[in-house]
Parts: sequence; structure tokens; C-alpha cells
Amino acid sequence: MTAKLMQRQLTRRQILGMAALQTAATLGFTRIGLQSARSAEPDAVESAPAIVVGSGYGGAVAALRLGQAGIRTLVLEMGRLWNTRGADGKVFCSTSAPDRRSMWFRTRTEAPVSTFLWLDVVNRDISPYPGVLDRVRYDAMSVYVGRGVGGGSLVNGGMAVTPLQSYFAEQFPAVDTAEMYGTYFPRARSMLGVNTIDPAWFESTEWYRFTRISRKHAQNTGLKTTFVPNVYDFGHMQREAAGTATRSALAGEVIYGNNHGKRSLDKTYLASALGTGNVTIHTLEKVTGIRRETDGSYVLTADRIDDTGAVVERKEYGCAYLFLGGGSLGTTELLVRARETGTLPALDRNVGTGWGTNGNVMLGRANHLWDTVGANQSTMPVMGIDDWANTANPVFAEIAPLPTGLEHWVSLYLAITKNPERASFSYTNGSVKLGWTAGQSAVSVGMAKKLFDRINSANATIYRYDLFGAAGKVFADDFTYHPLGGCVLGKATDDYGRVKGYSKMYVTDGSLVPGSIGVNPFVTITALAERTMARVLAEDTAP
Ligand code: FAE
Repeated sequence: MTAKLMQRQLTRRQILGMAALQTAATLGFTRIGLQSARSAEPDAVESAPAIVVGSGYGGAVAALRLGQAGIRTLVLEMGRLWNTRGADGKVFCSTSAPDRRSMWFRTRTEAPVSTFLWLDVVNRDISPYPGVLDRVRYDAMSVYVGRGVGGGSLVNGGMAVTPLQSYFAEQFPAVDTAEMYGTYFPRARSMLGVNTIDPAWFESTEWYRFTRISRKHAQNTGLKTTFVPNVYDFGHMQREAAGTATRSALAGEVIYGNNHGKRSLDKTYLASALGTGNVTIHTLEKVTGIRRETDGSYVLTADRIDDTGAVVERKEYGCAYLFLGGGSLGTTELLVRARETGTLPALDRNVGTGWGTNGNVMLGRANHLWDTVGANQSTMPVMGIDDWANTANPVFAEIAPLPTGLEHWVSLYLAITKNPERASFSYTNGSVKLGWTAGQSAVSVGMAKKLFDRINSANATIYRYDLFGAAGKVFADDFTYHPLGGCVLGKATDDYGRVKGYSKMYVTDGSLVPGSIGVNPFVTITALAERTMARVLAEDTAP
């Protein structure tokens, strides 16, 4: 899409919202809204009819729909607004030369593919800063999440996949699938700006040679592959390839943010939300506690931090309606803490349960010398090996890029397996812990191995042993990109995300999904949030 055309498709309100985001960034505000775009005066009001915690998919949908309903809404986001250029003239740093902008208060980056030829050549020393990617570490599992206005949309691969209707129905038996697939999935895809790669360009461009090689090897094994849509603007990507647009996906940018091309939430839902004039976002404010007053309103405590991570202010906010969009970890942690410390004692015992990794396992294969994957690789995945219908061993494996600028003959995959294992969170000594064990990951590895053993055998290839640490790990089963569950729909909440035990409190994020959805999850999270907001605005907020 040309810039002109895109502008025509944006509403006036969305353009105003984008302007608010831009002005706030330029002036270095931590408070973003149409008011702050006009004036630098601090907001004296510390309460709002509605508060949204977090600005990822669930939070962004809630903010937009509340704003459109004319409800003044405050969004509290612990990360920063990513719209200010660094000394290099860019907002985000690249994966090949990460600096302090890359990770959330770290002294060294922690990339998923951590070694090459067993050498520690991927990660870099950095100075601590509220960077855009976090890796939250628990005992046997660590979880990658995005931090900033837009949450995971800032760092993810943009794969916008609608789950198989039959699997969605299996995971959400109480949800009307006809309504989801007829109304909420299409609404989510349209709002997110989902588009598909031009198949003719895909077949001819050097940037997707790595995908075509993996497809060939899947076909040699008798396996099915399928194109997957993305929120990265493929028109922009083709112009990057032609040399007429600044490169982002074709310049190795992804997990530490994309400077161009990606329709992250700050360009879609959140811009529209700010454009309603009813939504304000506070950044660098982490909600740490929730309690309920006798009048039924909620009080949130929040720590405002500076760029060093120091708490510069402890704040309290009041609201009548509370929407939790802190993601599977953020929301679950807040609610488990509130129940266990007695500030929200009536929360259901299912809060903190039903958590899973979406069966994530990452792995690499070594190709023959003649099967080159290309030195030039786009960072946006566009195809998956779809063996989900194999009931004995269901796997959907995304064909992932490994852009190094050199030919390396590696095929990389993020396998999504149907791992039935679930874990719970517990509250011990002031912190919330995840009880996932290494044995539970072994189930995902078993499934991924069965599929990729077949692919290796059909193509006479082997695994790569050098990508996930010096110890020679083949299957990276100790991290996930897809944390799901913790406040599962119909268990910790009613069938629409209303938190059990408390009125006017809602969950709208990935914690509603019961640990597995079979594909990359953000379209599902967005569609479910749309469904929740439609119901809540129709039934709960009427005067
Ligand atoms: P999320 O987007 O994580 O947003 C939560 C927000 O709340 C964040 O901005 C937090 O900073 C903020 N927050 C948390 N706690 C607090 C608190 N206490 N106070 C204030 N703010 C708070 O949640 N999914 C796909 O579908 N396709 C992909 O291609 C894909 N690739 C991925 C690649 C990477 C590297 C990663 C990390 C994830 C990827 N995902 C992908 C997963 C996807 O981004 C994720 O499922 C969604 O972002 C989850 O959406 P939520 O709304 O649940």
C-alpha cells in the first residue's frame, strides 16, 4: 500500500491518534492522549471510569472500544512509547547490532538462537534500559514478551493466523464458533491490517528462498505446507526489495522492533483509541496491586519508573471498570497476588491455573550444500508445515528465518505442538512462580522430533546442534513465545472474560486461552477481546 493510499484508509480519528503518539514522543511525555498532544500540563485526575492494564492486543482492543463508547479510559503500560529516534536515527535497534533498546533491563542480550557453531557470537553486552523485549525467567521455562505501547506487537513476527475452527471449538466449547468465525475473527483481521504475500513474488524473490527450501523438504516428506498471513505490509516489503523503501524486514529487524512496515498496535488499535479523544496512556507505570473499595470501585497501585528502572513515584488510581490486558503473565501475576495477599479474596481458585506454552519448540536442520537458504532472508515468516490433522502427532511448524547476511544452510522452525501439559502459578515469599517442569516440555519435544525425524529421513539431512547453547541442545524447549492461560475463559472468568467473584472486572488478553491454540495466537486473542468488549459494552456499562 502506498503511503498516500494508507492515509486515505486511515480515519481522521486515527490520524489524530497517531499525531498524539508522535507529539508525546517528541516531547518525551509519559502521558499520551489528545489532551497531552495539546498541552504539556500534567493530568491532575488520578481516577477514570475505566482503567486498562497493559497495551498489548487485549488492552488495545479494550481501550479502543471503551473510547468509542464515550467512556473516559486510562491505559497503564509498564513499557515505554517506542517513537523516539536514538543517536543512529532509528527508533529500534537491529538484531545484528543490539544496544540498550533491545532488552528490558539487561546487561546482556538473551536472543532465542544464542550460539552459532557453538560460539557465543549472537548476544551482546548492553546497558540496562526499559528495552522492548523481555525474557521472563521461571525455574524450567522462560517466556519472551514485548514491553512498550503495543506489547507483543512490537517484537513479534507478525504472523496473523486464524486457528482451525474445529480446534478452536475444542479449546472453547462454550463459545459460539459461528459468531467467532463470522464476526470477531474477520473484525480482528481487518482492524489489525492482516495481508498476504503475493505468491508470484514469493516464488521469485531471493528473500524467501529459505522458505521455499523448507517447503521442498516438507513436500519430499509428503507433508502439507500452507501460506500464513501477516500484519507486515507486503507492499512495503516488495518496495524494500526494489530499493525504493527503507529496509526493515529485509534488514534483519524483528525481535527488537521493526522501524518500518509492521502494522503494530500503535499504528492500528491504539492510534484509533487515542483518536477517540477519550483514551490516555501512561507509560513506564507498572501496576503492582489491585484492591476493591467498599463502594465497589477498584484502586490500583502503580510504580512509575525512570530509564534506570528506579521507582520515581508510587501512584494510586481509582476506577469503576477494570480491564486486565497485561498478557498471560502480567494479568495472572496481578490476580494471583491479589487473591493470595487478600486484597481480592473472592477470586476463583482457577485463577493461576491452565497455563501452557502453546507447545512451542524451536529447532534447526542442516541442509545439503546444494540446498542453499540464501544470505538474504526476510524476518517475516509466511509459511507453515501443517501436520495438525495428524491426530497421532499434531504439529504446526512455522518456517522461521535466520537472517545473518551469510549463507549458513540452516532451516529454522518454531514448532507448535499439541502438548496437553498445563501448569499453575503459586505465590511464595512475595513472588509469583510458575510451576512448569522440564518434563512437561519433553512432551512438546517428542512431538516435534517425530515430525522432523521424518523430514530428515526423507531428505537425508540432520539436526543442527550448535544453535541453542554450547551444550549442543537440538530442541529449544526452555522458552516460549506464546504464553497462554492463567485466567482461562469459563474457569477463572465467565464465558465472556468477566472475572468470577468481582463485578466490573474483566480479562481481555492471552491468559483467557487455555494453554494451546494450535497456531500463533494474537489473532485469537484479539478476536476474543472484541467478543468480550461487544458483550460488556452492551450489557454491563448501560446506565
Ligand atoms: P501482550 O501483547 O504481551 O501485552 C501485555 C502488555 O501489558 C505489555 O505491553 C506489558 O508490558 C504490559 N504489562 C504487563 N504487566 C503489566 C503491569 N503489571 N502493569 C502495566 N503494564 C503491564 O499481551 N504471535 C502471533 O500470533 N504471531 C507471531 O508471529 C508471533 N511472534 C512472536 C514473536 C516473539 C519474539 C514474541 C515474544 C511473541 C510472538 N507472538 C506471536 C506472540 C504474541 O506477541 C502474543 O501472543 C501477544 O502479544 C499476547 O497478547 P496479550 O494481549 O495477551
